Amino acid sequence: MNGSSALVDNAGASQSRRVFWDQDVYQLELERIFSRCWLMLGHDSLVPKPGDFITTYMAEDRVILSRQPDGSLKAFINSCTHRGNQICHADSGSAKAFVCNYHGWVFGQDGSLVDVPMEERCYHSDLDKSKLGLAPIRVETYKGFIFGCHDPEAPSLEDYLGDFCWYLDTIWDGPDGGLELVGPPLKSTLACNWKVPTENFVGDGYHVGWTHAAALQMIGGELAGLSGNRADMPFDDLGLQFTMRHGHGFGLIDNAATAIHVKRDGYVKYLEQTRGGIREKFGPERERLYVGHWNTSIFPNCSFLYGTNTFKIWHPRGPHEIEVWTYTMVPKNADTETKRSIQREAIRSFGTAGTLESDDGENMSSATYNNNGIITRKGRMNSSMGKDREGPHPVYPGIVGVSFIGETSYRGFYRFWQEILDAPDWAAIRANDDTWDAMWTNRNFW
Ligand code: UNU
Ligand code: FES
Ligand code: FE
Repeated sequence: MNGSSALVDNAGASQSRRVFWDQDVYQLELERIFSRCWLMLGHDSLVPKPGDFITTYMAEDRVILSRQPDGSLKAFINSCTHRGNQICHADSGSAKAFVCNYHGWVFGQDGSLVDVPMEERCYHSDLDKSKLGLAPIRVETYKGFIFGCHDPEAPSLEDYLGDFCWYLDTIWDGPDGGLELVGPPLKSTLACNWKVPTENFVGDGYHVGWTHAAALQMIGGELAGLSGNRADMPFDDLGLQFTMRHGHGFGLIDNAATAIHVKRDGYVKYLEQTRGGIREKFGPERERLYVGHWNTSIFPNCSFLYGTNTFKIWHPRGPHEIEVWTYTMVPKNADTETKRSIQREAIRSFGTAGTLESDDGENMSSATYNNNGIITRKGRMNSSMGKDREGPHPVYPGIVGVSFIGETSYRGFYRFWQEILDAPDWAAIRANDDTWDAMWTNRNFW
């Protein structure tokens, strides 16, 4: 590969198809994106008590996330410092220690090496256990959501989320207690590049009426009008699209929070009961967000649909495959029946065999695997929709696009993807902080 700079054009409006296919692009992503960004690990609700742990992935690295006796969190690489074996094979549990299968080295809840079989006889006091703990990972949380990062130079999680915090607070920090994750996750594999679902969730309003035509027609409700891109669809009034400094973004469909839920009574009632508190705490602009539906990605590989409340981590498995982990996001303080119905509906629509999930899967594989053709692969992809109909907004932070159906947040995602791929370190990225949004030319759109 000849550098990475031609992969995405300056406007973010076209990409080389090699971004979905090439092994060397993928290796660069592992080094420069997955080794340097904050990656989603889970939520406090998955490890509530001291000793609780889950195992997960940061890209292809296995990690253990463990709740400490003092209530804090630690994460470390799930691979023995002796001969490299995976240490913990459980998905989740509660443990005082982690014992390696191979030779029996014992690691504490904090990842430190606490015991070695026959240590005196075998090592004659030569083994410095204090230097052989499991490799630690930075952990920070935002409103209960837990992230990990390998790069000591990376900004704090709050700086990394940046302007997106203003939006996330609406749903993650409401006066009723915000949201939590319900696990364990559904797991499946999908033959696609990890960016195909991420870009789809960050801003593909365009596919909804077409790819999901049958499902939307069957479900009815607020989105039935999108089915088959009906001519009377209120295109410009559907909602907005948003993109942030570090590639995070979402699309908003107004008043459609629960549109994908078939049995909506409990959740509709919950939102009606709580929207007043949101208005009081955050104002009418964010009350609008609270009752809307969001399709969202947090850079690089975590996506969720607020309202539908499916929550995804797209773990990469090479350039052409992912492991999809699907949790459900529920209001922490809703009653049990409402939580259950939200989980049921989220899984029915966007679980592994969900009605809408399976609509998307075929496209995601096809958009990836078509590039096995050598001529096909040399082409480019287009994400120019609405490129002059976006800009800084008087109220909403980041860059705002005029319609839910646009590609503003595609461009934001791929601009940052290119920037971080080119940047030697976080200092080089920070140097662009004051000028990043100048790239959007239409400064006076709003
Ligand atoms: O499929 C999606 N990403 C989607 C579905 C987005 C918004 C509404 C419904
Ligand atoms: Fe968009 Fe074919 S029409 S990928
Ligand atoms: Fe979809």
